[in-house]
Amino acid sequence: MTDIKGQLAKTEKKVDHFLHELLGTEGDKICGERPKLLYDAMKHGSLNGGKRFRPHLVFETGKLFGVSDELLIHAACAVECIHCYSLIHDDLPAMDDDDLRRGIPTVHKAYDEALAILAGDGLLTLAFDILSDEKFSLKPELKITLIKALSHASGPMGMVGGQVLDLYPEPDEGNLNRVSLMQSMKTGALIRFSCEAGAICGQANADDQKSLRTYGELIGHAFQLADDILDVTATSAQMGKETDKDQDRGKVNQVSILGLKKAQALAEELIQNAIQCLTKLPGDTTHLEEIAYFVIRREN
Ligand code: GRG
Repeated sequence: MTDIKGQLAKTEKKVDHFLHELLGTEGDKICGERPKLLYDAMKHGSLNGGKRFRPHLVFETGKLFGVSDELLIHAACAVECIHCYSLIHDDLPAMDDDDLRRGIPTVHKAYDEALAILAGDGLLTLAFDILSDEKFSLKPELKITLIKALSHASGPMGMVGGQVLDLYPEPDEGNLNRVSLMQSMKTGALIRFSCEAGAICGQANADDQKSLRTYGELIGHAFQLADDILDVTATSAQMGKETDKDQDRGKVNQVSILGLKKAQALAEELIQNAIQCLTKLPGDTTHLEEIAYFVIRREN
């Protein structure tokens, strides 16, 4: 059995190195304190000990098709920038209103709200700068495929759309299908993209791309379910953020609809289905199987 936490720590090193180079040197090039302030806020919201789960998926799926880490780092960091922007904006008073993220003050607490909005905007646009950069030596048509897939996953039909469904629930908000759709857009879409990205970079055939897409969808759903389960079973110290928030606000999620036991059973079923998707893929898929288990066994 692989040490997933150790593997994630290696991914964190690669991602942090790339982002440090980008945010450090770009920030340093700019004269004056104000733009530097923006870069500092962007660093606060991105170089702060996240699990780097999405970049890890990019590396592991790309590896199946023999793609090097040097090539995959661009897609890996682009998706992490989008993820970090979403967390910064989600923590704002107008959204989830959180003071803590990854165990440290949220960006609007450490700086202010305007800078947190702008730091999120900065990371969002940086993601597409990274993918379109000439130093990213992927074929131009594959870069466009990646850009299209990431914009779809993060935009109105993906994460942003899911956030709107979450913030403005309809009267049938207790409907499990609707909650699942909201979560597959809000949380699942970026996880699915992370699995697709390795296949796109590796020029995988259509069947393999589809298998990884479905694997990504299933583990994305399980990831959110695990998050809802941890929200009621884990401590704030363990999660590095406030817990029990959905319950406190009377918000409906899969655990409140299904109950803890059924939610845990559904998470297990999703993971078994995800593992089934790996059977026909090339290369050694053991690690992707272990990642699937990690999704529902993680402690934060
Ligand atoms: C503001 C446009 C916009 C979208 C926000 C993703 C999201 C949508 C909000 C985050 C709220 C949240 C806690 C969702 C649950 C699942 C999730 C995305 C958890 C955080 O991901 P991890 O566990 O976090 O990978 P780290 O910090 O390890 O990167």
